Amino acid sequence: MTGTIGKDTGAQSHAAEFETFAGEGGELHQIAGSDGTVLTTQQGVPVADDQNSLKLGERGPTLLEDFHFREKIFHFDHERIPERVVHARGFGVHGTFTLDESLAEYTTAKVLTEVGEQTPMFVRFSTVAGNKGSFDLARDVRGFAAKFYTKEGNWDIVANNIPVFFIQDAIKFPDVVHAAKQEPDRGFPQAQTAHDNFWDFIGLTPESMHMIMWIMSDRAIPRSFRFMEGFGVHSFRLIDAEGKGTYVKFHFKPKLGLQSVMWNEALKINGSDPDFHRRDLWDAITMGTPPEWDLGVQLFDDDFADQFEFDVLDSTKIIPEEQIPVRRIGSFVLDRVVDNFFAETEQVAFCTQNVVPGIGFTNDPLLQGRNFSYLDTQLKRLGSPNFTHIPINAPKVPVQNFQQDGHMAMRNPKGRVNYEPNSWGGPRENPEIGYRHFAAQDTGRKAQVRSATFADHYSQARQFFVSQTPIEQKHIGDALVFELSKCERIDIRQRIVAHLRNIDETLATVVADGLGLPALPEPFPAAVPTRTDLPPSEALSIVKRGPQSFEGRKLGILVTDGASASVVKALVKAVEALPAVYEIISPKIAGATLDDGTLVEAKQKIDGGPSVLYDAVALVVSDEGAAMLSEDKTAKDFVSDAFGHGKFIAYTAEALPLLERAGVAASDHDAGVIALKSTSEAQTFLETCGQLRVWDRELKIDLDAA
Ligand code: HDE
Repeated sequence: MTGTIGKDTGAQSHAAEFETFAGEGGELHQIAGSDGTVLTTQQGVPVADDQNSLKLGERGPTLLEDFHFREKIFHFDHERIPERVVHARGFGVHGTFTLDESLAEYTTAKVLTEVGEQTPMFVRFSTVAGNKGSFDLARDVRGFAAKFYTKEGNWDIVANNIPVFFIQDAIKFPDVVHAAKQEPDRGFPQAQTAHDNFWDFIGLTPESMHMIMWIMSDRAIPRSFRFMEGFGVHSFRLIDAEGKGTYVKFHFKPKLGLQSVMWNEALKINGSDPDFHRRDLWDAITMGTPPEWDLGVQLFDDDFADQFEFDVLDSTKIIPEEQIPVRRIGSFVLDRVVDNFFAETEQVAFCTQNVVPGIGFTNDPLLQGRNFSYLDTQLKRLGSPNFTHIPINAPKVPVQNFQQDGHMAMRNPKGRVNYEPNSWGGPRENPEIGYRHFAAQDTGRKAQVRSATFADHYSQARQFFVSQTPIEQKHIGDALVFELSKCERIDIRQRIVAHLRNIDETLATVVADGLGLPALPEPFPAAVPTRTDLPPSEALSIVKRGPQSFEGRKLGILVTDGASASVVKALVKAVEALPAVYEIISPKIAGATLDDGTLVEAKQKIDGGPSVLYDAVALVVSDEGAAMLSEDKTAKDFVSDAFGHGKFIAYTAEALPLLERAGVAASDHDAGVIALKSTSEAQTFLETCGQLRVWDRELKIDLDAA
């Protein structure tokens, strides 16, 4: 039963609710306070005083006899569990997957064959390197782990937002993670790879070069979890009723399209709102605009695997979508926030080994290692093999086996029998419906080896680079220069440039130049020469496949007293029609009184709402307002950052002096700085914002600066 304390203040309940567990077979006593209004100890004893501990005399010593005090402190002392060794900072939400197209030809998995079936899900997004308390916009891979509570048990796709990985063999995982995280003697830097240890390891590990291109790209600084792709990375296997296998790679494609921020923006967002990504998702869901993704598959057979240029078991390689198109088979919506962060987001335990009948593994050495690691790490983190009893991890189908006991066992088999086979009855294995491993034919010599088919470390890195637009290529170069400039050892910087020479000579030169290296180092000795004939793939660029819509994005409207009410209303109407969202920013948090006398409430005071928090901005101010803001550093930063970050800016005529004072003179105005001469232009402005950024401006500003 549940009880409630406090007032419900709207859609999101703020009251405390408690579940009362009656012991096994026990009756729940109806006593005063069992409606949740009386504080109790963990033993259910009502508490008389929660403000003062038991003392001998008013100013005397606290007595050990005070069991409520001792229990409360003891419990508090044990609140923390070990944070995840990687992906510590995460944010989880619930959702539902709906299958639109059956894969019955390839698999028996009901979740992939029963069209229309709705499967509950839990997804946890994360950064990898930072600790739990780090910031959201680190340059990093994002975890995108999905748990499907299917009718045949739990199926986890523990995905990332990048389709390749740093290493080819799981035995190197502790090394890459140690190198990326804080250096062990000093305990910093936090949540970043811009330090010697990371780049030292990378320079000595050529197989990481493809991944390096991805993490130096804007993929590693996403605008929101809502605008990210997800990739299962490895080749998995679908298995049909006859036991025949088909290779599969899993993809999540966001319906709102892809979007990232700029590095300079990321640096500022981390200061303004370290919770930028989690707040974004929380807001989108609680405001009733839940994000959706398509679930897609790349399916291929042994013939394709045999003739493909690279090894399909090598997780440092993709299969370009042009070669094997991503087939969209269903979609999932993430539409429910958690009730409790710890119970769900923190305690959720993803395991790559969680597969259901009809889905299997391949020999990818990374996947094989992961299948051990995830189960093992949950034991350390959650403290007991019974972590599957925690509601967020429990499947939504009956669990029937004779595994028993252990710390915190919530569920033990009832009755006399706890072994199998037995003469008493109970669950037995069932070859008809039970999980069957793919009957792979493997032979070989036992050896610690790396297959020669894994040897090409540069060709796909190059393919990724040449698939980018010039501005995206520029961002990769800038990111490399930034990161390597934080390395103290010049040989570490040089070694990375030596690798870049095997990827793209111009990139190597730009980076060497940005670092001020006296000369280009010799190319790093490559096991096989880089292929220059791999065609560019459009799917690898964020900008080439932009959404062309402002839907789901956020407009910041800067207003002052006396600003045009009709323009504000027109903007709000255009935003809501998309739908997108807006926030009012004004000099005072109480808001501003517009020219028709209406008070518009502000969501942010100007210094709490810098333009980096918005996808586009509108300056709707009065003459007096513009004059006042022109003297305000944060208001000028608001404007100059929006301009510098390539954002679309709408303005009413009164805002011209503010633009000018912020360094955006009339002669700088480009197609993205748009005058709102009449209310009808609000709609056009929002349509233009669908391009998301004025990329040419960035090239121009950099040229101007040069
Ligand atoms: Fe993970 N990884 N990983 N990883 N990983 C963990 O498991 C590991 C890899 C990924 O939100 C850990 O529960 C090894 C690739 C995500 O709870 C740990 C290797 C991909 C999450 C672990 C990899 C991932 C993790 C730490 C190399 C993308 C967060 C906490 C062989 C396909 C899950 C935990 C969450 C978490 C091991 C490589 C994704 C230690 C050994 C490749 C999204 O078990």
